[in-house]
Formats: sequence, C-alpha cells, structure tokens
Amino acid sequence: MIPIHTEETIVAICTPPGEGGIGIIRLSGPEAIPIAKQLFTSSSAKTVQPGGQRVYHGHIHDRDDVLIDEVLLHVMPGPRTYTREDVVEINAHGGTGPLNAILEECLHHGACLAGPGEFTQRAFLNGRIDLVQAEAVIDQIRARTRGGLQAANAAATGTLSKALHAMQETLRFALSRLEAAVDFPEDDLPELVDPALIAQLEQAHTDMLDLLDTADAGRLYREGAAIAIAGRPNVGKSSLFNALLRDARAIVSAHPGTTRDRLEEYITLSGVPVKLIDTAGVRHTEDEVERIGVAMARDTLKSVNMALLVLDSAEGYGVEDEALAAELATLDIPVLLILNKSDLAPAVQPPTWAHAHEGAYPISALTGDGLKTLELRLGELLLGGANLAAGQAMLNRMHQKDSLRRAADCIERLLTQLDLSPEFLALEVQEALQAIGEITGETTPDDILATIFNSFCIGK
Ligand SMILES: Nc1nc2c(ncn2[C@@H]2O[C@H](COP(=O)(O)OP(=O)(O)OP(=O)(O)O)[C@@H](O)[C@H]2O)c(=O)[nH]1
Ligand SMILES: [Mg+2]
Repeated sequence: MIPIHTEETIVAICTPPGEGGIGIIRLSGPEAIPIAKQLFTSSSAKTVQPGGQRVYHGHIHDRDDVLIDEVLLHVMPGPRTYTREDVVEINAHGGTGPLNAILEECLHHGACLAGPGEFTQRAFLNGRIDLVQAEAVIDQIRARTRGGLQAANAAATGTLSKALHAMQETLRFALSRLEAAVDFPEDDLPELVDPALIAQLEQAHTDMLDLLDTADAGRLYREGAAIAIAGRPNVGKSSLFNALLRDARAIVSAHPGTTRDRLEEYITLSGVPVKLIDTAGVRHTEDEVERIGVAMARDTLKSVNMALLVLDSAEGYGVEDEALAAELATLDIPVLLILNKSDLAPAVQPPTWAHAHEGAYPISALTGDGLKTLELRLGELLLGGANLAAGQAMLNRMHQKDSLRRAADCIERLLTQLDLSPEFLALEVQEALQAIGEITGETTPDDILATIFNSFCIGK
C-alpha cells in the first residue's frame, strides 16, 4: 500500500480558484471536528455536538479572534462519510481571501495540506470504494457529455466492480478446487474440473470478452474522438462544419480556397464528445498561404479517428476527388463520402469508386437535408456498433482493458488445456485473479496507484 498517514488530518480548498458564490474547505481525519471547533463560533447558542451529521451557521475567527467569514459548517462524523473518517466542510464565501485565510487557520491548528486526490485515496484505502470507483470519480468531474457522465456513473456506483467481483468469485472457487487437487496422488485424482465448474469458467470467460468489447466505447466517452472534414475547394466543407455545429463558425463563400486555416470545435454525437475539424480544400496552388493550409489539412488527416470526404454532387465528381479518396483510403480510418448540395442535384448518385468507403451520404449543408441520418451514422460508427445500455458495466480505461485481456487469455489457455496438471491450471487462475485485482485495486502496484491519484485535482 502507498504510504499515507491516516492519523493526520488533511485539509484543502475543494472549489476551483477564483470568485464564486460559495467556496468549500474540507477537513478529513481524527482532528477534523476538534480543529473546526476551535475556529468556529455558532450564531445560536448551539455548540458542535459529537455524533450525527449536522449543519451549523456561524463565523470563523482567526487565532487573534479577528473575524474571517460567515460560514455554514457541515459536520460529518465517520464512518459514513466520503473518506470514512470524520469530515468537516466549511462553506464560506467563494473568494481567494476568505478561503486562504480559513485554510491557513486549519493548518495553524494542526491540519496538513491534502495532496491531489488524497480524500478519494483515503476512501479507497479505508475500503469504502475500490479502484474502479475511485477512478470513476475523476471521470465524473471531467465528463463532457451525458454519455460520458453515464459511463462514469456506472463505474462510480459499482456496476463495473460488481461484474468484476462475480468473475473473481468464480475464479477463486476454481482455484480452491485446483489447489485441493494438487495434494492428491496422480492415480487417485478426483474429478477436479467437473462439467459444472468448466461451464462456470466458460461463462466467466464470455463475460470477460463481453466486457472487453465495451472498452473502446468506454474510452471514447471519456477521451472523445476527432473527425476531419476534407475535400477539394468549394464543395461545402465549411458549410457542413457549420451545419454540424449549428453555428456560423467558419467563413463560407463561393470563392474556392476560402478556408486556409484549421478550425476546431466540439460537438456531441451519440453521447461521444467529438472534435470536429474543418480543413482547407486540397488542390495544387501557387498561393503560399493556401499551400500551408493544404499541407496542414493533410497533416490533420493523419491524426483523426474518422474523415468526411465532401463531394459536390451537383457539379459531379472529378479526378481530384478520386485522388483524394485514394489518399484517404491509405490512412486506415473510416472515411464517409458526403454527397453535398443535394438541393441542386435532383437525383444524387454516388461516384463509381464509392464502394471502398463507409458509405455515401447525400446531404445539403444549405438546407440541412440528410444531416440527421449522417449524424446518427457517425455516432454508430464511433461506438463501433456497440449497443450500450445506459448504466451498463463498461471498461473506461486502457489499463483496465490490458488487465482484463490478460485475465481472459489465462482462462482461455486453461479451458483449452484441461488435461494438464492441476498445478499448471492453478497458475493460470492465479494469474487471472492477479490481473483482475489490478483493476479493482487489490493487487495494483503502489507506483501505479500513486500515478492514478496524482492525476486528481487537489481537494477531491
Ligand atoms: N446550394 C448549395 N450550396 C452550398 C451547399 N453547401 C455549400 N454551398 C455553397 O458552396 C460554396 C462553398 O461553400 P464552402 O462551405 O465555403 O465550401 P468549402 O468546401 O469550405 O470551400 P473552401 O474553404 O474554399 O475549400 C458557398 O457558396 C456555399 O454557400 C449546399 O448544400 N447547397
Ligand atoms: Mg471552407
């Protein structure tokens, strides 16, 4: 376990710096309530009582009895608190002056400054939450979309932990059977892996694979994706960019070569935060600025998750379009052909070379026709067709995926080599348990735990 001195009382300003209606200072640890008592004077005759959660109104004074601020004091005796320790939250006025002054007084009375994520770390070390739930706390804070928040909430409320615990239980039972079998002489071996146990292991293996299937979607909800809009000049890239944003963000004009810079804005598609990028129209040009824009467009395409190749369906498709399509095809990302200006072309036909792409979509960036269908398709493609129910267990992080993949590989090896010695099979189960424990935090190395909590903000 990481060295952490839970006998110390920690304190931090929990609200972001700057002005706010209120600002909160949190204390946690054995001295939280005594320290608060020394600073606080109740506005009624009530004194801070032990036991039970209560909110008191009053004032904080410094050590020289000079008034600092009017506050609400929220006293929460452990263990039914965020950290399982005694916790006090001081709701003061949200400005640097009062908050820093109160923080200083807490330090003066013996509290220590909390490190990043130290409150959550204590909740983890005191067994209130596991590592999956601890990591989900930061995802809740940082969620940029409802989809992201739902994924974080599913992990924070224990849905993912429950799924992992069920696997651990099956594996522990299998391990106990295998270890018992190790002590039997070779010729007197009982039916150590009976059909019921094999069926359970197979089920656990299937559950692992199902959970692994959610990893890419889970990561997308958290980290988001980038989609670039590409095409030759004047086909309506910036018009599509604006239409998807529902905002006249980019300059649109009938003059080819209007966009020279790279423009970025965020949208939400099927709950996924998406960075949408408008690029300069790709063509040979003598204009130096435009040439830089074209090079930038090509560069952008190398770092996105998906590309929309916009074509002008009214004007028809030329060799430049086909060449650009061929260029995009080498990038190993999904490319959708956007047959724009459908309002000008009564019967929009895809180009003959369209088959190599993720479909062709007739739209009008001008009238909005076909936009909804395109947005739904983009969402589907991003989530890889994963049909995720709100609140379902989902892997949110790369390290969780890596660990579960290792566990699944162990069980797969075990299931295909059941005739091997029980010692060997037991090793596979042990390794699978070790890998799952790294996700829940039971067997996570200290340096990794430290890195995880260090990525938190101060005060959480
Ligand atoms: N009728 C019609 N006109 C459109 C549509 N989309 C764009 N246009 C027009 O096409 C012209 C070019 O549009 P832009 O969005 O600037 O095209 P672009 O691809 O960004 O052009 P560059 O930035 O020069 O590469 C403008 O006059 C738009 O009004 C559409 O769906 N229908
Ligand atoms: Mg443009």
